[in-house]
Amino acid sequence: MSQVVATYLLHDEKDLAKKAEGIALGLTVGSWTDLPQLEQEQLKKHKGIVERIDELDEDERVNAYFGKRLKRALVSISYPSINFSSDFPAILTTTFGKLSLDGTIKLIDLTFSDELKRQFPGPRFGIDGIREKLGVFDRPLVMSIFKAVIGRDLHYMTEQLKQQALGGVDLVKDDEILFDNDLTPFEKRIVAGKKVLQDVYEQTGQRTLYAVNLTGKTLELKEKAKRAAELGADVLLFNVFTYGLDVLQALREDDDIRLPIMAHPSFSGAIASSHVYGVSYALLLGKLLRMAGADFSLFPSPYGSVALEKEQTLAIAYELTKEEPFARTFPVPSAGIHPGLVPLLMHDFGVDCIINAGGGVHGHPDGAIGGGQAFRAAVAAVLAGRSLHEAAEENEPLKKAIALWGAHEVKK
Ligand code: 1AE
Repeated sequence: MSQVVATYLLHDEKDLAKKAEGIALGLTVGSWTDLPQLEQEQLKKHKGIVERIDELDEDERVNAYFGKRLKRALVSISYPSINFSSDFPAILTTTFGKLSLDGTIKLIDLTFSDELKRQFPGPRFGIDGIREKLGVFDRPLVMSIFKAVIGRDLHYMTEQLKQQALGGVDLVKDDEILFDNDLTPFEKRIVAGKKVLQDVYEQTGQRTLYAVNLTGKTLELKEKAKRAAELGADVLLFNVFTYGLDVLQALREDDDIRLPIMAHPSFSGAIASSHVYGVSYALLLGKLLRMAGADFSLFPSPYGSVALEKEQTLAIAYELTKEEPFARTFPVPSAGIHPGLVPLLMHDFGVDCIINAGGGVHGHPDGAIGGGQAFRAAVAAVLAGRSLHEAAEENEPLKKAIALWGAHEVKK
């Protein structure tokens, strides 16, 4: 049967089985036992069903947060597809619409039947398509981020872009807080960026893609994205959680756009950071972004300035890359990353990830060129099975980076 199964973490003082049954009914047919037999028969195919209840130990953090002792359980409820249209707004409203307001329930996972999965596009390019564009197949990619470009003109931006590309990074993304503005308008950024990157390619053979921030009002986005495609943009950066997953999906599905989409996690912390309510990071930044069509998913790594728990980051990456009828989405562990963290990141996320840094590139003593070179040297060292200290003896930019930020080797 076509359905979605939602798994929730429930907290309550009272009977959790009763609460689960109340959710299954409340989000589908409403009251049940009071209905005459005939109506029960007619409505049966619409009824939510409690599939499983796994009781958990109490969590002292949760008890302290609420100031009382609460029981906990993981509860799975199936919702028949006949109740909703095959789109994220309908599915999320069914499984966690009004229910999200409860404040003591966390949506951990959604499991989609194969029939329902077929209604979603997944990434247009995915890991393999992005690697094809760059001609890089055997190492993690390195990405850097424009920094301090608000209030700066196009000349400043293109010079910053050139420095980053000369450092050997594979991608450069706009800062997510750079919106359309008079000094560096969207279309001019694309055209000027393209020229600079082509020049660097002709000089050095280094191919770098530029992810331009697609911003503005929702109903204007498609036209803007189409224009970006016409102008030859490489990648669209997109603040998906301030717009919605369905907007991402609409951009992905439009054949006049056909550009890779890089999903930025801004605003997702408002939805996912609580252990008690909201949506799990693995579902939001992993499974749902991939189904909606993101080619890249950025998320805080376990190590930098803004960090997620390691299990959460591994769960995100697993959802982005596990066997599914969708292309794989690139995991992009980010935030406060410097070259000394590369061994840990490659240990956790393997070769199919993107190492992304802003401050860790621009803050290098030799500027963005040195920063990019240090990252590339760190990646090469790990692939060769060498320690960063050993590799730094032959690589000045890496030596300077680890003198500044330190080196974190994987403990055997
Ligand atoms: C999780 C997103 C990271 C991001 O977009 C960003 O700008 C990071 O900057 P740094 O590397 O922390 O300076």
